[in-house]
Order: sequence, then structure tokens, then C-alpha cells
Amino acid sequence: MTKEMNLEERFQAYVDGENKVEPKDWMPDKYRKTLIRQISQHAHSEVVGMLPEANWITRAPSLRRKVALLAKVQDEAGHGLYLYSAAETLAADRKDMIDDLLSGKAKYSSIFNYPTPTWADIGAIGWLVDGAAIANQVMLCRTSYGPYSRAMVKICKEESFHQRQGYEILLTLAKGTDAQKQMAQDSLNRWWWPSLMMFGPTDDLSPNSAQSMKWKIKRKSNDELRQEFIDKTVPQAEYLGLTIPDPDLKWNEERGHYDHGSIDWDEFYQVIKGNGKCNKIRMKARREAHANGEWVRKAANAYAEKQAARKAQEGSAA
Ligand code: BYC
Repeated sequence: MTKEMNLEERFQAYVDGENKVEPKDWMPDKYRKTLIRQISQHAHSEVVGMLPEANWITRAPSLRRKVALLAKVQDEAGHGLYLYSAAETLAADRKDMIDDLLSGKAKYSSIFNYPTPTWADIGAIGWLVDGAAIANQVMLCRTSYGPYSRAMVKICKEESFHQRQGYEILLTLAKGTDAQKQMAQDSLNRWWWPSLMMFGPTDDLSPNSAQSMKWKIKRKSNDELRQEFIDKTVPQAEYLGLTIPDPDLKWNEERGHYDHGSIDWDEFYQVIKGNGKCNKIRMKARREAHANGEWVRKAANAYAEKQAARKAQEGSAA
């Protein structure tokens, strides 16, 4: 790096050299803000993502299924914690992040605003939602911000287990009675299109992508990841003997990829504006859980607060 380079150019050259940015390094303010936005949204998604699945813990069809689902939901809470901690290394305040979620200012993944009316939805979430999350998060293991990339490595390992538990639920249903197979098909019909929306708007309509790719926060574009997910998932659906609800889905020999039908982006924007089927229920559940946890936060902070009060008293006495 030459002496004449300004800070932003040096930062870009550092990132271009595949170096990781660490909390104490200089970084452009917009880089910090973009990361706080993305990481906190990601953390909120993990936490809100527990709700549609937790709905089935008491109704899991066997002890084995219940144990696996409990472990999965607990993992999601852990992911939220790693991610809030990663955002804190950028000087984000956890209370502010949570307040933004609860006030509706901060986004969380669109996917968690859809209902889970049958047990098969737990299979579809594991297979498709965690499958889409893995496609996205494998690239985030190589994101330029060190604490985020390291959190992602552990998260991806756990997501792989989640994906397999979901696929196995659907495999069991798909090999079961006609009614069970239909249940699996219905869940695929419900979750296919929302899963494709998880990757965000098409590249030409994604306002954040170009800069995030330049800074290597994102390593692949929304459309690239969506395509990877489709190409990987179609054979899995075939193995299950289920039909993906897209009459335009076709292998394109020339491109070496599947072509797919058009995504209902109006639905996506409605959902992220708060008008999805379950937005209000999800937020109500989060607000209630937060209020019920007040005593836990108080107890956890009590010692630190007492210490701070004692220090302040000693300071004023001196
Ligand atoms: N839902 O410019 P764009 C999980 C927003 S949880 C809602 O492309 P960006 C799991 C976007 O935020 C998986 N909002 O944005 C948990 C932006 O709005 P703002 C969660 C969306 O950031 C429990 C605007 O649309 N994974 O795995 O470059 C159980 C324009 O978009 C969505 C992550 O969060 C959406 N789907 O790219 C099971 C991964 N898509 O902020 C599973 C980390 C877009 O400008 N995040 N928006 O107001 C990312 O990789 C990126 O943030 C995204 C969007 C690819 C999601």
C-alpha cells in the first residue's frame, strides 16, 4: 500500500487482499453501519425464527422428534446470541437493537411471517428454510468482518444438522400413507416461494448489494445464491417424490442451471412492510417474551449495577 492512499482506499485494498477486518481496525462508517444492519437483522431472524417451530414442540409426533426439535430451536437462540455479540463488537448497543426489533423499526427475515399449520411444515422449514439459510451463510463464513465470519462457521455446522432433521421428517412422510405424502406436498407448496424470497430482491433491485459485494461483506449476489439453492434443491424434491409448485421450472442445458417462474415480489414487499400472515402474531409473542424476561435481565445486571453504584459512592467520597 502506498503512502498516498487515503484511508478508504487502504481499507479497500486490505479487503481486496482477503484480509479480515477486526473490531479495532479503522473502517468506513458506512461499512460499520451496513454490518450492524445486516448482523442485527440476522440475529433478529434467528430469534423470531424460533416461534413458528416452537409452536410444534408440544405436539411433536414422538419423543425422538421432540428432542431433535427442542435442540434445533435452542440452537437458533444460540445463533441469535452469537450474532448480537458480533454486532456489539461494532459498538452497537444490544438494548437498542432489541428495541428496534420490538418497535418494528428493524427487519427480520420475511420467511418467519408464514404459518406452520401441520407437522410437515417443521420438515419443510428444516429442509427449505435452513437449506436456504445454509446457501446464504456458507458464503458469509468468508465475509470480510472477522467476528461475523467466525460466528458463521459454528452456525453453519448447526444449520446442517437442522437441514437434515427437516429432510428426514419429509422423507418419512413422503414414504408414508397417501395422506402423509399429501401433507408433505402441501408443506412444500406453502414454503417453496417464500424460501426463494429469503435471498432478497433480484440483483437489479437490491440497493445494498453492490457496495456490500465490493467490501466483501456479501460474497455472492442474491440471485446467484437463489440459483444455487434451486439447483441443489430440485433433485432433493425429486428424491422425495414431491413436485415443486412451479410449472416453469426447467433444466436449461445451455446455462447449466434450472430456469424458474417469476417470484411474487409484491407479496415479499408486503411481508417486509409488516403485512404478512403472521407479522403481528410474531411481534406480539416477542414483545410478551421480552416483558416476561424483565426480571431475568434485572437479576443478571444487579451485581454490575451494585458495583457501579459503590464505585460512584467511593468516587464522590474521595
Ligand atoms: N426478509 O439490498 P438488499 C435462519 C431487505 S434466519 C426481510 O438485497 P441486503 C433461521 C433488506 O434488509 C436467516 N427483509 O439487502 C433461523 C433491505 O432492507 P434495509 C436470516 C429482507 O442486506 C431460525 C432490503 O430488503 N439470514 O437462518 O444486501 C430457524 C433490500 O435488500 C429480506 C440472514 O439474515 C428478507 N428475506 O441482502 C431457521 C442472512 N431480503 O435493511 C432458520 C444475513 C432483503 O435496507 N443477511 N430484505 O431496510 C443477508 O445475507 C442479507 O441481509 C440479505 C439481504 C441477503 C437477507
